[in-house]
Amino acid sequence: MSEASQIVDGILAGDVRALARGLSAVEDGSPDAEPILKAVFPRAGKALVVGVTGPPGAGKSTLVDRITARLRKDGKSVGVVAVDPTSPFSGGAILGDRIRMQGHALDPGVFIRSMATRGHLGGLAAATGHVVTLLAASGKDVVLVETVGVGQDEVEIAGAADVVLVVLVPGLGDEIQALKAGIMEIADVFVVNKADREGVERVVAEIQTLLSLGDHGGHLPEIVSTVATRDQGTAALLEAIVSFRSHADKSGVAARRRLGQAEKLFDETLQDRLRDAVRERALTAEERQRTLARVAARELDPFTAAGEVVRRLLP
Ligand SMILES: Nc1nc2c(ncn2[C@@H]2O[C@H](COP(=O)(O)OP(=O)(O)OP(=O)(O)O)[C@@H](O)[C@H]2O)c(=O)[nH]1
Ligand SMILES: [Mg+2]
Repeated sequence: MSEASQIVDGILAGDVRALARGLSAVEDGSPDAEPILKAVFPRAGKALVVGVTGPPGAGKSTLVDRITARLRKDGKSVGVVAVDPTSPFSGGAILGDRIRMQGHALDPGVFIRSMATRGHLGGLAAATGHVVTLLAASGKDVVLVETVGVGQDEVEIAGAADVVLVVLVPGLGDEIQALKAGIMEIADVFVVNKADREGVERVVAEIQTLLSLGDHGGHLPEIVSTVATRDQGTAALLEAIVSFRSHADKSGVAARRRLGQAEKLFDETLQDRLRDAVRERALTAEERQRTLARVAARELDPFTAAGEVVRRLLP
């Protein structure tokens, strides 16, 4: 049996070492990655994927830790992916601190993976998607994906979840306005964490104002206040997640979202493949350089140049 198929069998059987090896293959962009991902793909659709995003220090990791504890009490297995697009560090103390999952380190029902660096094959969002696929295929009931910040990567990563939690805190003030553009739109549930601080009502009111301006497909996102450090409000948060999930299933929102994700996955993969095919079959690196030089010199227009390459590939 090939190494890849051994890893696949192990992952599908819930073996933790096989899972770790599969994740490394995917993260390193090893040649085994694709056969592994292909083989587990049909078995990766059962987990509930929850995206947790928001500004740095909002308490996302503390919340993820509390949610994990509650899910474990209910007998559910949990995968956690902590994505930190801004951090130049990989692993080590800083990430350990960011994740705050020490309490679950020895629990075999919890698997934690951190992704700290950019430069993954196909981009960070794609790499995160692959990690989620492997965790789901290994039988995790719930996969929690934590992302820091409000950039394009984060919106993309969180947007690929079944349920998206946007975590805010009192005292953000103008930051809420800045968040509005990207992250607010993808929120299924708002969490106002650090509710032990002043100003909770104000944040809630600001979110309500923002929500009143938007269109939410007939389902206004719930706003749940929490004090993650004291495990307050986390039961209500879990209920809000479940309630959104059942609404999404009934209303067709979930099906539409899955279709949207499939479209993205397919289109991105197709683009990758076409780019590879162009490189391998239609245009050598030298030809490419020559073409670029001619376009730069305006001897050749880019439409004619690209059209010529496509004709070579698809006669
Ligand atoms: N007062 C208060 N502090 C909290 C609460 N939740 C988390 N904290 C604290 O806030 C700090 C940041 O918490 P994290 O859970 O690491 O926040 P995070 O959003 O994961 O942070 P990054 O991953 O670095 O963006 C820690 O010192 C927590 O103990 C809360 O509800 N109230
Ligand atoms: Mg964190």
